[in-house]
Amino acid sequence: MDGYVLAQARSQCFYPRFERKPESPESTHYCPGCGHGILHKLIARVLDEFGVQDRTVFVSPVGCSVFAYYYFDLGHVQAAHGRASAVATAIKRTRPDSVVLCYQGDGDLAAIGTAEILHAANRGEPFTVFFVNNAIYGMTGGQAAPTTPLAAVSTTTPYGRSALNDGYPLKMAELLASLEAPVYVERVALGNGKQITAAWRAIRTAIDVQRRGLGFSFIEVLSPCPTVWKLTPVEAQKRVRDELTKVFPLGVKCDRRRQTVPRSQPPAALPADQVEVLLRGAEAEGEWPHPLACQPVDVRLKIAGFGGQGIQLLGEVIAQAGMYAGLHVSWLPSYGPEMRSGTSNASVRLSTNEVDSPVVSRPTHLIALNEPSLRKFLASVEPGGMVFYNNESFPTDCVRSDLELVAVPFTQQADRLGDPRVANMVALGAWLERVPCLPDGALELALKAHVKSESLIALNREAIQQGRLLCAQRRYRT
Ligand SMILES: Cc1ncc(C[n+]2csc(CCOP(=O)(O)OP(=O)(O)O)c2C)c(N)n1
Ligand code: SF4
Repeated sequence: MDGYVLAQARSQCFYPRFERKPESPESTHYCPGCGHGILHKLIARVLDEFGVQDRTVFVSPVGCSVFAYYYFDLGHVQAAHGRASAVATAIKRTRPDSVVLCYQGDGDLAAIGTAEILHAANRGEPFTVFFVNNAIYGMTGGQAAPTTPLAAVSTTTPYGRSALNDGYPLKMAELLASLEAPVYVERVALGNGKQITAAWRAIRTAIDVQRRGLGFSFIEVLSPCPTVWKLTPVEAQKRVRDELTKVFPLGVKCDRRRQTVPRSQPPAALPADQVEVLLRGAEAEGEWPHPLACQPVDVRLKIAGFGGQGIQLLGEVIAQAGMYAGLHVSWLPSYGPEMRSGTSNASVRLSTNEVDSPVVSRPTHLIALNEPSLRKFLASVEPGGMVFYNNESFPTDCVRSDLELVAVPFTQQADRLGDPRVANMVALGAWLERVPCLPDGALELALKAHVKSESLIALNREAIQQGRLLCAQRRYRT
């Protein structure tokens, strides 16, 4: 290819063998002359230089680069079509120390994913986006992209793109640079050696912006797609140089590095030293590990009822307490569109091992706060599991002999305490009485993280205690 020599040893950021096609472990699935391969090398080279391989997470899109995880030896998440910048947002927010690289094609980013990228940029999410603009949908065989030039023929614009019918080519770099939050936006090209060297510099700058905690950086890369363009690799590079750069002018579109101060890390829900002290205190008092919880923890809990019963709060409190106790946790809410009275359920996992999926389809424990939820989820409970039901007893036609069934009127007890809203905490107490997998210190911290007023915290504590007592007294087994 024209003037392009990247004379260097293989990057450490690439796997020694590419298992995508085991019969040819040296080659990628990209077509000869494709810009994706060149860009991969440039990114890998910068990561090598910055020494950030171990903390880099690569978010790949749906498009020709969907298989990037076969090549880069980095953390990986493969996002649904168009959603890479939303996924990158979540990763960066949960792991602010990581270097998050979001890699998207023009169909992915500028068509189905327009909303995600626009809002991520507008929020100034502090990750780096590589936008591969090859002016076409490569993977699906040549449909027009939002970036297809006017008059260009594609399978969906057989007579050439017309502004009246199809709109104008979207200039994403300029669009995002017009927002206030992005720190660095540049458009580069892979049309010859000189352009490729400039692209490498831009990539370096963009990743450095992230490394320094400055904010959002975005590099648009005009990239050859010889196969769909039906050109040779050399002709495709020429088209990038002569044609695409006229539609999409190269250069820095915004550079706010000087006026931007590094972001501070987001505050933890509770300061880490407080968490330490409380958990150590719990240990010292001999309450952790609880004698019943000496075995490895693997709880798959489903909490179900109607909106307004505090189902999601309960799920969050349990998951957060588990987190403070050093367990692996997940909390997955599911509810209807109504604020109140619709169905609501939460899936919570607590485990001494890593959680593979937040979905709980076979719960080990079910807390059912109303009868429809009991009827809906009873059959799904794992044999040998436990069910906690908000009533004096179970409906006679809704029982199972292979489960432990515990009926406690949570709401009635909450009413006695003067606030029906704490029925969820009564349920928590009942559950903890039988499943003592959380130390009191961790629970207390989680309560404080979610309930703001002291008087409400005290009421919640009392409700938990009442739930424990009631459960200790009433135990039913079919
Ligand atoms: C929800 C959804 N809609 C459509 C598709 C089909 N699809 C796969 S890749 C793609 C476009 C890819 O083009 P681009 O993002 O430009 O990447 P390239 O392949 O050119 O690198 C589409 C529409 C899909 N996989 N998922
Ligand atoms: S179709 Fe185009 S974008 Fe996809 S791998 Fe081939 S050259 Fe690259």
